[in-house]
Parts: sequence; C-alpha cells; structure tokens
Amino acid sequence: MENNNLDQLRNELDEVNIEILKLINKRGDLVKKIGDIKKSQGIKAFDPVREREMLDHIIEKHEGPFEYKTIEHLFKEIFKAAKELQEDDYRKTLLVSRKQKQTDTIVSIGDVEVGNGEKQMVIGPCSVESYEQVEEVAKAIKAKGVKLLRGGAFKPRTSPYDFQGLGIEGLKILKDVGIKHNLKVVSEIVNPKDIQVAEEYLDIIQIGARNMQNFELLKEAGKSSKPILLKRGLAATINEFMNAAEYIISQGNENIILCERGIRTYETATRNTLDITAVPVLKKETHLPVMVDVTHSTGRRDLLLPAAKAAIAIGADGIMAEVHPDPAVALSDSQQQMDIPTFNSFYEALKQL
Ligand SMILES: [Mn+2]
Repeated sequence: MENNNLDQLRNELDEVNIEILKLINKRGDLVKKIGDIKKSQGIKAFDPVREREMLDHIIEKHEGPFEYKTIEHLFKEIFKAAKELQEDDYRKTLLVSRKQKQTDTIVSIGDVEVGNGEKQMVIGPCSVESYEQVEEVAKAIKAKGVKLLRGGAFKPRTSPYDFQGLGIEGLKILKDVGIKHNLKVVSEIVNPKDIQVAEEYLDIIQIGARNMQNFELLKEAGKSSKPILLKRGLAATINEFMNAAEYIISQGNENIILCERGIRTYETATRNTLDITAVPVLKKETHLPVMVDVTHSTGRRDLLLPAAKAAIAIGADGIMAEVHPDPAVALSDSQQQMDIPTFNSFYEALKQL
C-alpha cells in the first residue's frame, strides 16, 4: 500500500518536472520575442526595473512552503537563463563576426594589403628614440622587403618612472623615416584626443593591450579613416577581444587588424603565454585579419623564431616583432628586441616557409 503511494507520488513528481520544463521553455520563447521587438525599436533588451517588478509580483503571490529568498533565487536563475538566450542571438549579429560577413576583410594601407593571403611583417623598435635609430632599422627591414615599420612614441609603461616615449616628436620621426624609405608606419595612440593628430603622421593606428578596453579610445578609433591595429588585452578573453573590435567597427571603421600578443597565465618561463589557438579561433569567428606579436608574447629572443613559425603555420596573416640597432641600450624592452643581424636570419628562416 505504502509502496503504491510512493510510486504514485514519484509519477506525479515526474509530471511536474515536465510541466516546469515546458513552462521554462515557454518563458524563454516569450523573452526572445520581447527581445526581438525591443531590438527592432532600438531599445536594449534587459530592463532591471521590469525585472524588479516581476520579482515583486512573484513574491506577492508566494505562499510557501519555500522561503522567499529561495524563490527569489530560483526565479533570478530563470531570468538569467532567458537573458543569456537573448545575448546568444545578439552575438550572432556582431559586425565583426563571420556570421555577419563571410568573406575575409582585407585591410589596405596604400598599396600594402593585410589579410589577402600574403604574410606581412610589422617590424621596428619598441620605442622611437632618435631619427638615426629608427632609420637604421628601416633600412635593414626595407632591404628584406618588409613594408610596415613600427615604433612606439606614446609608451604605456608598467612603471610611471620608466621612459614614456617621445610623443608627437616620435610620430614625426616615424613619418619622416617612413616617407624616405617608402614604408608604412604603425604606432600606438593612448589618448582619444590624439587620434585625429595621429592621422597626420601614421598609416596604421595601434591600440595597445593595456588599452583594449579603453572604450572612449576605441570609439574615437572607430571614427578614424585610418586602419586600426588592435592588440588583445593581457587578461582578455577572445569574446572580450571581439567586443573591443566591435566598438571600433560599430563607429564605421571596418579596417581592423587583430593582434594576439600573449595573455597572462601562471606560467613564468615566458613574459606572457602566447595563445596560439586564438589565431584560428579569431579567423573562424571574425572576418578580420589576425597577426601575432612574437616579442611581447614570449619576451624571449630565443623563442621569437619558433613562435613566428607556429603563427604562420596556424594561419596568422602577419607577424609583429621588435628590432633595435643595439638592444642592450634600448630605452624599453631591451631584453627581447632583436639586433639587425638576428633579424636578418629571423627573416630568412621565415621566408623559407
Ligand atoms: Mn615593446
């Protein structure tokens, strides 16, 4: 008799579970429909005031046996699940995503193209220190056929007492050397108000790892007519990286080059951990060209070549590396820059691939 009763109750419980399941899914469908209407009206899907009203309404009707806070917790989880459903839909429509545009974006900098299948290199000193220093590197890389010259003028350094860069003076040097040796020039801008100024001097504006989520800077870059080289933040997920690029593209600038530069992990053998599989993930998820910065990811001269080989093999559109005429006396990153003879053999070894 007791066993019969137990079976019956269990059966009832199974039925209730299925009812709850159906209702949760029904609720999800409704939330999605509401989200779609809001999206078509340009309104944000999530509304915290409405969520509070719904919770209050539920608590009002609540009679037990559960405690209020248990019910509130359960419903918050159900709300959260439905919200994630809306976001999933939203992610599919990111402008940087492959779902939005199937063909590869090719970024043109005059007659130089990034993302057309040919591998490009961005080479130059960590910091612009003098005209002579930049020119020595420029001559060496030009001789090998490299088309893009880098050099830091505004340096976001870990310590405020470290060399902060030459600023606008550094951009001028870069531009003059670039024109003289027919190289396109790339440099980092750290302040939104400098973006317009930078357009006068630079062919590509870089947004560095420490500024990947400087949203005002990203928006300003999005209004620029110059291509943007966006580096991944030191602790950014691929999704956060894509959303940073979305800030740029949403303002109208679709000439974006993504650059994997290593992420912070518990490993100390290298300066950062090169997330090599980020390259194919980004190539699959977005339509943008992807480069790999081997200098800042490894922080070790002996790893530059193997890391660059891996990057090429896994499908990167280009390599970024730092070269200084005399790394030992460099004002920044002296441990990891290549001297010119080392760069020459680095280049020749990669060319064979
Ligand atoms: Mn550097």
